[in-house]
Amino acid sequence: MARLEGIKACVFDAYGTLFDVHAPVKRLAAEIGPKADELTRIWRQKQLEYTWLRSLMGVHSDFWKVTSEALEYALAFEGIDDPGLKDELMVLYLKLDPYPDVADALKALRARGMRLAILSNGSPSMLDSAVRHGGLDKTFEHVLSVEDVGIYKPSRRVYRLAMQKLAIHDAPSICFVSANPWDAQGAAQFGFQSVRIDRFGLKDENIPGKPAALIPSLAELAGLV
Ligand code: LAC
Repeated sequence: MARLEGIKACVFDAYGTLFDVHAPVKRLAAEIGPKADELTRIWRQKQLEYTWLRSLMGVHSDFWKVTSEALEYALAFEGIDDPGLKDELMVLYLKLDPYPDVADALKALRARGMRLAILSNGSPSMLDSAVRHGGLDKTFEHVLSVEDVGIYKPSRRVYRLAMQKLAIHDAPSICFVSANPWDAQGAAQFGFQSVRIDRFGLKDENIPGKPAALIPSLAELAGLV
């Protein structure tokens, strides 16, 4: 695969890219039973939809509230009335497991002197917790939250925040990495060189923005930049 030219920093999406958003329901799958798979899928889908809807409505709330409201929807959809379970799942959301390829991939990039950052919908405290739990607290130069701009991805204001904080003035010098197709495409449309990690076997969305590369896992990233 062709290398990406001129990359000065790699900026990572967090949820679904570095951290496994399905880990909380997987952890409690025995307790939840046969509805577990659908519950976690709907939870994630609603969480994303609510970020987009709130951004269009101009009514921002942070990702903790959005995640909680999405979980309430998903539990109600599945006919599960168990406030204790809801609280337990939310607590587990603060301690998501990193995907198995994350630690080595970031180490390889750091060894090459690459500047690294996170740019996520997550609130600062959620991100801080996930990064610490994953043992990644010394890895990133910046852990950036949309709370700085008060709107969610794929707003251009969010991607611009990474350029401002990294003091990088030409968008194509940033390699943006996401396993969420719409996020990889939003970043590409903004002007980043975008790499999609194929964690979920998904196709590109029929929206503007074309990632520069699609790779099976983060292990292939260091060879690209
Ligand atoms: C994030 C969402 C897209 O971390 O998963 O920004």
